[in-house]
Amino acid sequence: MAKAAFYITTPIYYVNDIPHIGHAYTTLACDVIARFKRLDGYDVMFLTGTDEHGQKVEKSAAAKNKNPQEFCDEVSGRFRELARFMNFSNDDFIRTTEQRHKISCQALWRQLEDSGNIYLDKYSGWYSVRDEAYYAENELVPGENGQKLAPTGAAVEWVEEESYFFKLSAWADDLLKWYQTVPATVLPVSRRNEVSSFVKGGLRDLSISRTSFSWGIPVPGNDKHIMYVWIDALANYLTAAGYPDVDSDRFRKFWPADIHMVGKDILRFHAVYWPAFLMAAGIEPPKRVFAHGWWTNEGRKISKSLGNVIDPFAIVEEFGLDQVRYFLMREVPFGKDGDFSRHAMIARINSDLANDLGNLAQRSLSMIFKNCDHRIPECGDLTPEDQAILVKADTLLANLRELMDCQKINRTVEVIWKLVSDCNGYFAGQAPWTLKTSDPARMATVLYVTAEVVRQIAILTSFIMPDSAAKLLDQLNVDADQRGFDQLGPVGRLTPGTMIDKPEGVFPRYVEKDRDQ
Ligand code: ME8
Repeated sequence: MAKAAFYITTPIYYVNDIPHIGHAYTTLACDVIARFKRLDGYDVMFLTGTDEHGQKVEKSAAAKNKNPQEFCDEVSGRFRELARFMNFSNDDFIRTTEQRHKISCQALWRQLEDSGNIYLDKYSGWYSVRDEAYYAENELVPGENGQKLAPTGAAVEWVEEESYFFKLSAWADDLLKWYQTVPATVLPVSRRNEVSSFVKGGLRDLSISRTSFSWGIPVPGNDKHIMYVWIDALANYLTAAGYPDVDSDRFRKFWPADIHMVGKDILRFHAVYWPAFLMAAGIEPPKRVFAHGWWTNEGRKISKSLGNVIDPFAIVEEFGLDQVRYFLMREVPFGKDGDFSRHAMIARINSDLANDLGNLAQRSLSMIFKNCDHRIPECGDLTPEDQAILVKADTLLANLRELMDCQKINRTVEVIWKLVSDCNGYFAGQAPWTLKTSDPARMATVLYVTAEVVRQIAILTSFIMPDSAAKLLDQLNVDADQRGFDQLGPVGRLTPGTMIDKPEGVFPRYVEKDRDQ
């Protein structure tokens, strides 16, 4: 039977800046979801990439005395490096300066034009290059010296030029209907309410071309105009799915996208403009847009001017890759804002990873290695306690699926850690070390049951911490093709007599070094 398809995307990141923890966070969340789905038997397409056009990038390149393409190649390379470094399993990396994307964008434009959704007029109003967004007078806030600022705090400039417009105002009813679709098209619910009241407040047509700079995709048939960078950027999701070849297997299989994952800053572009563009072009809108929260650093907003930008490369070097992956996914309810603190990171590493999971695996597997001739022991008759812990492991997946289907990633991790904690309780309660001479057969059974639950925990944590989980499964000698969710429960039970490798600690404790030395 053909596998069900699943298509997930990250925002494509601007190349005006090098990657920071916020970018790593969004892509990590998508990686975790993509891996979960693959383990669960789906044919997944996971897309990330870079957004390389527009005035902001053009200005950043000029500030560095580089031509825009050369500048884009360099910074885009850093984002690809980050993906490798953080073990992201993206299947494609799109750059908006690629030819496939130019073709796709221009095709989308034509489709919007042919369907009567684009007209030529004159734009006069406020524009923020930093946000690459237009603002109405009543949205602006006062800055220092009476200067007007965008609601995001970005500088705005007055723009007056000929421009193409998209008839956004015609799509309000369809958007409001789309927000009511079940399963939810916009999550969290608070974000859906936000866009829905924005739409109810009245939509103005959107200026979608500029004539005052050149770094972008020309409007087909009028190359004095460059497409508004957000049309260009959003269309990347279609390009990677094979658009404009809508009859291709790829497009039919993967479109509409299952999840566009974004930060809350770019919700409006994804949950208002994008579905409107698509509906207007006669293309199905995505199944879901999820907007996650914002990270601060030790309680403060992360910004270049405050000099507190967190470099993902540096924290992974210091704390370890899977440790950082675990922390980011566990620490904050997904969708809410979160605070990055060293203290919280170290607490998670030492308590959840080193103590709870690390010790459980190390103690049980070392006992097997020493006392059971390096082999998975025989499992005797099961007591109610043995059965209870096995049933918990065997039946957890249904619960996790439900949580992951609404992107409750941190709840998912918590539920897995409840199993870790229950298994620790079981191991401590059965105290197999007291049975070595008094009842070696019972000791063997307790160790078998514990190792079997550790096997399932390793599979269940592999979408969060792929390397560490693989080490645990290697130690248990579980075949590489027996590490999917279809191996959870009784089907994948460890085979008594299987040799195991000498266990080595997978989650070291973090010891704070004297940072002055
Ligand atoms: O907006 N906390 O690109 P961008 C959490 N090119 N996430 C954060 C974050 C933080 N402090 N800072 C950034 C763009 N992010 C456009 C997108 S998509 C068609 C075009 C993450 O480089 C978050 O996902 O400014 C946010 O939405 C994204 O980076 C913005 O990246």
